[in-house]
Amino acid sequence: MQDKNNKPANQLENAGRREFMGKTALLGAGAVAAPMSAAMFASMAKAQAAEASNSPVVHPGELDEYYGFWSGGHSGEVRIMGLPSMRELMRIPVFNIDSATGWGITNESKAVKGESAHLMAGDAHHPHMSMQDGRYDGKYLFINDKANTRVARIRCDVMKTDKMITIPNAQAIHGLRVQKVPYTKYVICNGEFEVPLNNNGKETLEDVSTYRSLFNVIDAEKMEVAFQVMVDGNLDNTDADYDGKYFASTCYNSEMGMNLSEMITAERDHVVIFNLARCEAAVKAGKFKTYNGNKIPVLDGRKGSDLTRYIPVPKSPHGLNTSPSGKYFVANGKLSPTVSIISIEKLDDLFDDKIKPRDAIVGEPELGLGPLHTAFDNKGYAYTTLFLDSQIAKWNVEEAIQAYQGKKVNYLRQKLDVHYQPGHNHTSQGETRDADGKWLVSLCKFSKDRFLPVGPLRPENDQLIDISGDEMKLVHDGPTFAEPHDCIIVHRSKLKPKKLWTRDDPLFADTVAMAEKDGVRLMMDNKVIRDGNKVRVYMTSVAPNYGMSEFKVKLGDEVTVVVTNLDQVEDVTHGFCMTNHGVQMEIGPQATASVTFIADKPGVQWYYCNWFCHALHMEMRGRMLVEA
Ligand code: CUK
Ligand code: CUA
Repeated sequence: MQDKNNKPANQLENAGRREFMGKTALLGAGAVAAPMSAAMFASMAKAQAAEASNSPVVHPGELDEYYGFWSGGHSGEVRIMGLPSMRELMRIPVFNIDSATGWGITNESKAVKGESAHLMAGDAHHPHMSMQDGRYDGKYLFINDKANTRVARIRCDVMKTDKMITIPNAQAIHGLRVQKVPYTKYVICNGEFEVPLNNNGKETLEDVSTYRSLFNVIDAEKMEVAFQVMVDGNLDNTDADYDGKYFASTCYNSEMGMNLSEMITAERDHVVIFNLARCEAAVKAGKFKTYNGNKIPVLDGRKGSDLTRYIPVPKSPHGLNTSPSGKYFVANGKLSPTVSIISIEKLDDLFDDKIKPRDAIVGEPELGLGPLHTAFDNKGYAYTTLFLDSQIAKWNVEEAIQAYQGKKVNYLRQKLDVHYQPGHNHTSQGETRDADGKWLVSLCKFSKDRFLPVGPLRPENDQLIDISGDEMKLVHDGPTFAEPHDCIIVHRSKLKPKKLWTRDDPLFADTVAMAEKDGVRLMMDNKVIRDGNKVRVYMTSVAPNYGMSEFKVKLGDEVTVVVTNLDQVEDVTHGFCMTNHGVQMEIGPQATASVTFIADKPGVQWYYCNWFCHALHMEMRGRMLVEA
């Protein structure tokens, strides 16, 4: 809570509080006729002051004002944070395998992972929530897996991954956002790496002119690719407008270089603008091709197409962010010290060929070295991470536009040191119409000297910055494990997570159907069903007991254990671990979960509950008797 360049957080808070109390006292003296008791006055002033000072202090037992959803980078997961406390509240395993919850081990999670259930790794970058009319609707969170070209969906009522797809034709899904308006019909994401369209190894491998990157438009409800758009150059980050008309993506490799020096030769790369209505019409009219033996419509959005426009911007741009005013796309220059402001209002004219691509640029402020991502508040300010300078630049958007028109204005307000090398940053609700200008998080890639040394591998540093005043103030250093790329900050009023599972949850519907077929009533029965060398063991759990304290199988049987947690008590999660078999899982209150393994060890094999549930949790165990 303390920084070299800033006062400790509690001092900041106290300073704000004193100031506020001083003003309130003056106001009170003039405006309030009836005398107020000193105690009444003090407690009122204190409550107001805590709010007004945007205090980062969340006392024990108090709840945070915001949920943060953090990507876990190459950990493959999503993390739920509380803000402003920066406490990690939960992890949601997505593309990774998770020992605690059994994600990737249970039958239910393998069914969600589908064709990629065998993959152990992932690289999760961009978590973004579904929206209604440009505001979070609290329903889904979507996230990409750059490593394995996947997109997953998390259900925010239970905070579990419920869908996962591998995107055909493309390679390495990177930038991902959602359609904001009128609602999230589509999730949009970029195939970053260029590959031959029919990437089957039979056609040319070396002829780079046949390589393409694809822009992917996914039906958010069905979680199927609706269509893809091939482009010139590659694709990096993306965002949507607030009109439901346009998507924009950065391209850092317009050169189609295959090595570093080739990729960074051009002074300008570009932003591709996608026209949604025209793309949908082209799909309807059948103006597409298909590749790799699948049915996904692939539209041709290369230069000259009426589906896209290419706006040249300097140089190898990275982040692409829409201002919450809905007026601008901002492309972050990376190798250029500038960001490029694209006027969304001008895009109609651009698509009607009334203006040239560069005419859509209304500002190109110089901010510092290595601009990667930009976030926004509700007062017209933008906050851009400067990777190379290890700073965040606060700048005024309209003034940057005036400067571009030749007026002498200083659009730069402040540069704040962050520690160190920031990638993404994010403001509270800043990618929605509800941007509130209270908090900014800077996801710093390096922490160097900020924490106790923990060996050659260091944590990253997620820093919390108070942006409610004129000046940005650093209030918290938060070490995190590899590697949050991006995050969103959602007001708690937007989310209503369930406290217990409901029995009709689709996440375990297949298991319920299997039990029905076996004539097992999951909420009552404890039963072993033998089906050749397949054995299904159905048991209940109520703290501190499994419904079955022993069952018998034969060596080599394929055993499926199905546990239904009858506890209706909040927070009483049970586990199931079969000792020496590498399987364990979580069974939440009122949930059913199952796991399948081979009984490949003879003799007595104990199973036990590994989620601490009761004073007699240690006694919550039973025996699998394996006959040789
Ligand atoms: S990317 Cu990692 S810092 Cu994947 Cu959004 Cu920019
Ligand atoms: Cu059930 Cu521990």
